Amino acid sequence: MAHSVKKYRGLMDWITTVDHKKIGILYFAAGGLFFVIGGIEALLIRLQLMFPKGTFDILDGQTYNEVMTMHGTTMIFLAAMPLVFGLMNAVVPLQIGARDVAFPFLNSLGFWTFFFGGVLLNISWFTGTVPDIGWTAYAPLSGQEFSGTGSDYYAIGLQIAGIGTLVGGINFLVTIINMRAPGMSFMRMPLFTWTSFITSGIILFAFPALAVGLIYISFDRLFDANFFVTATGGNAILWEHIFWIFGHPEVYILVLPAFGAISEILPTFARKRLFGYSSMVFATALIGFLSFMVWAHHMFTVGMGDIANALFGVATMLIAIPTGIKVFNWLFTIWGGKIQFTTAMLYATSFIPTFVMGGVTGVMLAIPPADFQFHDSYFVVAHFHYVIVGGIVLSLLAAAYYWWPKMFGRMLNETLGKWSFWLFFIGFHLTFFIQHFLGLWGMPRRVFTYLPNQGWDTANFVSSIGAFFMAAGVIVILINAIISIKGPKAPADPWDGRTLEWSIASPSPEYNFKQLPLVRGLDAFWLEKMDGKKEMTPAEPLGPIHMPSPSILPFFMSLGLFIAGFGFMYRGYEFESAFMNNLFGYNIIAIFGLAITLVCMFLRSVYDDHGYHIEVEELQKEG
Ligand code: HEM
Ligand SMILES: [Cu+2]
Repeated sequence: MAHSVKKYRGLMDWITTVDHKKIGILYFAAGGLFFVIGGIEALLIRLQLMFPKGTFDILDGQTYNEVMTMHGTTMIFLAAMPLVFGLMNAVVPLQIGARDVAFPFLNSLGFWTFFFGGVLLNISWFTGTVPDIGWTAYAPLSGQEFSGTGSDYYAIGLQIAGIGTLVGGINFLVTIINMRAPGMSFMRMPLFTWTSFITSGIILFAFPALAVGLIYISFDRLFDANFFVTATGGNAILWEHIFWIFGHPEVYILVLPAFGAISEILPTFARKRLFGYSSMVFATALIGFLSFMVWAHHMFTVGMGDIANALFGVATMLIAIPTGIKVFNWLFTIWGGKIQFTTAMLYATSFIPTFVMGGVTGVMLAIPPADFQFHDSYFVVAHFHYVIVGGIVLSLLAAAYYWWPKMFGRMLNETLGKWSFWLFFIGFHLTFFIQHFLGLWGMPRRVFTYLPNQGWDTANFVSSIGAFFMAAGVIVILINAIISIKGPKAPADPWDGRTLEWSIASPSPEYNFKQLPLVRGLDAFWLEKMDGKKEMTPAEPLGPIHMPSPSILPFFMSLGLFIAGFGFMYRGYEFESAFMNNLFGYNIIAIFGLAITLVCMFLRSVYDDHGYHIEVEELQKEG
């Protein structure tokens, strides 16, 4: 029965891994890198807007449009999303008592397509044709008539990265449905797993819309189609509908796992179980459903008419109800608790008021006549940074400090942690609170400069100072992560946690659970501990464990798409050399790339891969 498998080391191990824990770390590393890139772009924006026109102009209009577009696109698609997926990979299989995800190969493919899509998008900085159309890529601006190859980098880069998200979502849906340990019924699953489940469901319905929309843009640009070209019967507003049918659920794809992390951290450090578990689960499902009902609140000013505006306005306000249920349940969870303010708990508790501030301005924006004033002003920029940075990023940082010991087997430094928190938190409110007023005072978004003495000078200066505080906070986080490599080793259960991931070693062994655990209720590990046990009761005898084998194919499949994407976007480009014109003009590069991908898919389908077994003797040797 024993099948031996080639064990890779070093870089090859990371390139071929299908282990969800390692893929989680890869997502953290790549998402972290893109967060830093998006952060540098944000600092450039704030430096440019720190002083009015003529004082300290570092970016011209074109470059500003590029930096602003790449900031928004990178932060949403290449930073926030992968960080969320990193957490889901690191935590969900452990929380449900599984040895692996349902589709390890697909999981690896999900990472590499995201990564190569992100690299392709950012290569545009070196080829000098950077997307400059805003992260929303509205037509006809994103069409051939008004923008250059940068828009192809946007459309094709996100298309490839989007494949990663879609297969990742499918993988987690099936994992959570099929891989739960004995006794882990749905209503015994931890909230982080529930929110990851709903998020994966939203991905299944939202990302195909984006994929179709991006195909339309690419066809309009590369094959002279007319989907969004009004002059020839297309419809530019159609893109806005398609983009936001994806775009609004997208923000819930990001925030729901963040909510889930908060629902794990608060009970642990308040030493009280989560208040209102069932209502939390139903609120999550309701938010998931409603998130598809509100997209046109981004389009109140395009002229849809009062009835449509009113309907979308009311639907948007409805989301405040299940979100409110969550907020009160979090407050009742910590109410009367024995609170331990670790760094994770500081970030988690600061999330609640900050996110509520973002939510409240969201309800203001949902009123169509009021939005006619707010639309495309800095009030909107402030609102979505309060929900995205104040909501998602603060929770992701809380989650990183909470699950870091389990992921890396090392403890982060709490003093540095608390420094990072105060610098980031104060910086955040300094940057974005004042922007609400800039918007009310009439400052539009997406302007690269402004004239002096319009009442915006001091506010912009303060906002930029805030951004540097945030940067300092991020630098302290990075230092903390680096020094933790040699930091104190982490015990299995550093926080006296409640869920299954704390019942196994830190970092968890390749096979996660030597014997699958028997789950007897919600907060499965806490229940065992309350019975005086140190470990989970096993649900099966010790036996050989089957593991999937590593593979290089996902890496090459994604590399093939990267090459093909590059080939397609330059097919109409006028190069100086005839050789280059032939190479790209006859789609040779594009076909070469697709051939690599197709050959890998063929190999994957014909090569019979049985994986391998870890034998009982080996497990017993580990003690
Ligand atoms: C970390 C500190 C950050 C700062 C200082 C910052 C600053 C800004 C500013 C000033 C703008 C407005 C640019 C304009 O309208 O001209 C902007 C736009 C934007 N930001 Fe951020 N941001 C930060 C983090 C983030 C994060 C974490 C995300 C998402 C995960 C994000 C997503 C966006 C998006 C989507 C836009 C709209 C871009 C567009 O108009 O096309 N930002 N940011
Ligand atoms: Cu929305």
